[in-house]
Amino acid sequence: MELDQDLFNQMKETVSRFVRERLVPAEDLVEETNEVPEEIVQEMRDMGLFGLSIPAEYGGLGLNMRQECEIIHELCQASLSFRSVIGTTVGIGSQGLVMTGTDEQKRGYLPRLATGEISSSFCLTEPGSGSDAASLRTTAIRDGDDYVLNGTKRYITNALRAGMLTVMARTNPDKKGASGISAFLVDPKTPGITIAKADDKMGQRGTKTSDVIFEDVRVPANALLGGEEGQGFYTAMRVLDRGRLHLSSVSTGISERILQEALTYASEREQFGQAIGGFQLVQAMLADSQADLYAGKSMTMDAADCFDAGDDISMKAACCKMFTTEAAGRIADKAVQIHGGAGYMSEYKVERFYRDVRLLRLYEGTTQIQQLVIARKMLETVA
Ligand code: COS
Repeated sequence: MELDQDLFNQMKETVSRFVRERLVPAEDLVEETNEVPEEIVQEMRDMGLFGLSIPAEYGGLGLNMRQECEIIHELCQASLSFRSVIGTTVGIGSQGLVMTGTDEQKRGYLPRLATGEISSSFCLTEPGSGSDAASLRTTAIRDGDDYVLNGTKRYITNALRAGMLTVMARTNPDKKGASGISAFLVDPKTPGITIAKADDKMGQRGTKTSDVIFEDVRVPANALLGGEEGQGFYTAMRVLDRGRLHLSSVSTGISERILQEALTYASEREQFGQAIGGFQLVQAMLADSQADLYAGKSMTMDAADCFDAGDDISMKAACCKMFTTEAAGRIADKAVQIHGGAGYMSEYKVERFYRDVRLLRLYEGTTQIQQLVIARKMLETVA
């Protein structure tokens, strides 16, 4: 599944122009208002951005993983809040459905997701269950032809915008671990669902996360993803493996932008009678950042190719997520340092980006979870 290379190249160029001409100029407005303007969301729909990863037979563009990573890298050279509008629909919100949904489920949701008519969210995290995802407590108990959902999901990106929720819940409360968990496709308008107000966050203004509360929510049995109980955790893990590649390209995209800001500043700002970029200690910071960026892009593209070849990419995706998000933190920190006192001021973009990229090391698995996944996979080879 991939888009013809010529069409893809055109798409990439269009996204790059959209970033320069529409998104970067709108960054300050998003920061001020904490909203992505509706006309920009509509332009994203018109460009097909919501359907990047949805198969062409369901109305999407059907990009392969490398192509998706390349587009996301381009898009993320503007404030991350723009990517977040499409992020859950392209990534974790829809991919469980793409990977394991029945044909009826796919036909029911994917065409509307592909056009951006509706968005999707991935409901895994709970107040008591973050890194330890298998301990989740939301229940979905079979009652006649329905399931009844109860529980609370936390920090759910785009829940306020969603028309479809992929919800992980325990269908068998007697089974404590992964195998008692199932996934459901749920319309957020179903009676009993409350989407709480948006959370206040450190950065990424314009992105929306909120609690989703389920109180005796009755969904039909055909809302069970793939029609099979007990598969929800495994599906969530596969979705997260893939999502970690997507997030790696988010990290390399914003890193490239931040480094460009630092480079421009270093070439313009003069001290001691010359541009500070002429000083070797500043050059060292630029060079370290460039090497981090190059390494991150290379490993992400390599892992994306492995995904497209059908390989198990759990370990590589965790390596990419860990490296690129940590690198984004280093690059943003050095960019602030290169800006000196100006780097601490909100009028310069690096102050904002520094806060924005902090999230990358936390969501879709903290750095410590990536380390755990990598080391476990390594140890499997010698067991
Ligand atoms: N793909 C498919 N199956 C997987 C898998 C993967 N990548 N990773 C684990 N599994 C399977 C295991 O094979 C195991 O199967 P069995 O039940 O048949 O034994 C099962 O899932 C449980 O795996 P494991 O024992 O490794 O689970 P743990 O509870 O020890 O933890 C981690 C697994 C920590 C890796 C998982 O909970 C995790 O990724 N946590 C972070 C969650 C996260 O990213 N949250 C962000 C929220 S979404 S923004």
